[in-house]
Amino acid sequence: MPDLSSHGRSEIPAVFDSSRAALVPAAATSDARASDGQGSDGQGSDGMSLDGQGSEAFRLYVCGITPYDATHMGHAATYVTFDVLQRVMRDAGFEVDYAQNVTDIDDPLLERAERDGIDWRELAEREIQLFRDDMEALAVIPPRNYVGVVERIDDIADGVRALLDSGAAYELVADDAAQTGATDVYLDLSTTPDFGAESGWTREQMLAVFADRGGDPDRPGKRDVLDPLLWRAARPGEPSWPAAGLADGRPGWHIECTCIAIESLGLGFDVQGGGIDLVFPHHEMSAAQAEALHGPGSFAHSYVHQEMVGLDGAKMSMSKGNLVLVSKLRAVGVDPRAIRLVLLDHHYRTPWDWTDEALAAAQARLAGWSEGVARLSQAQAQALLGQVRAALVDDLDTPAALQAVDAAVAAADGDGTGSDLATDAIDALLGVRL
Ligand code: 5CA
Ligand code: ZN
Repeated sequence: MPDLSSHGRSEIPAVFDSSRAALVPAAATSDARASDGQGSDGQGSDGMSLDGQGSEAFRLYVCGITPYDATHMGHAATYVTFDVLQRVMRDAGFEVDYAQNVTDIDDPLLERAERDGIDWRELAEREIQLFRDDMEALAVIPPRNYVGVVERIDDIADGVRALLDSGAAYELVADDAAQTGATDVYLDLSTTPDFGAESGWTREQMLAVFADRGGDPDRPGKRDVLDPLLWRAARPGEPSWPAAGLADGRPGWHIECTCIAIESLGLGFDVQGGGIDLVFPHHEMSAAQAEALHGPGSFAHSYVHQEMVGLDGAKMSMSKGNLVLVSKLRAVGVDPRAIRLVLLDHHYRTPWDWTDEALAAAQARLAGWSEGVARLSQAQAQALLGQVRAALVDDLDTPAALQAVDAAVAAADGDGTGSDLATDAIDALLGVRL
């Protein structure tokens, strides 16, 4: 039984429960091509493993980018991990209902736009386009729902108002806009008894990172220092939206994912994903708010978190600026398939540092695969398909899947009759088209 969950109240994603489907490789099929993401329903119509056929869709929400800078290898690792998860689920015959947000209004975006003297909308639009181009180059199948916060302000405001009406939220006069009497809105965590269950963190652990991760523990008047901001009344010069019953303003960070996930996928979806830096406060708060709105069990059943990718020993991050950018490497002619192979060569639950040596090794690997796959026999390709599937259903063991391809091409001594099958399998499951 694969365990894709590094955190969360349920250790095994619901979709892997035997009651729903056993995600095990079926007997090798004659055609490994999974749905290509271009509107097919992914139901294994071309002879895939059919364990999930006829089941409910697998509902996946992954926290998207804050578009104020270009995609770095940490972002890329996160979205490639969930791309592999989507491919594995499609291979197993599930329809995948995949939603991802874009945090296209938030403090870091406004600060960067101010620093660079450009309109925040223009900055967001530019970086979203660059992200999409990077993802396309990396062969990431796009989510079915790709939703910007600014497209959902009304829904989010409805959620905030409902929390106020039920007594789960409270208002605080906005300090630096006091002249207007406008009020911010905070969640009252004391009304959410399950708070802490998603991360399993102690209060001390939470307090240690809250301020660094977008929280405002020092805001005077909060009932609990950890209470998260739900709605921020406009300060002078800040963008804002009118919302009945609330001050003109904009949503806080966590409530956007609460509302966008539920609106896109419905209540009680299968997996929420993102980098491991989102375990607390982001995923914890998103869930607390969902439970305050809709009751227990209304948010993600499981969580999957990508470990952090670093550079020279420090987490790669836009705020630190220690970045290796997908677009920069593409611009100097690096094959995006080699970038993808570097990412896949690391298990999602292991932290790692990007190195130029790893990229060089991936380029050599890609060349070896491209040459060797043409010599595979049908039987060798069938065996390889089974090995890649077995590796991926074992907690998305992408490094083992790559090693299976290495071994197959090293041993390839056939008549080439398995070349097409192997090429399709590597494309469908690993997203690398040879
Ligand atoms: N917009 C929010 C999520 S709602 C956000 O965290 N945006 S982000 O641009 O900062 O990060 C986008 C995704 O990349 C998140 O899932 C985040 O956890 C992940 N991520 C960021 N840095 C790294 C890193 N160094 N390694 C792995 N994943 C990372
Ligand atoms: Zn999010």
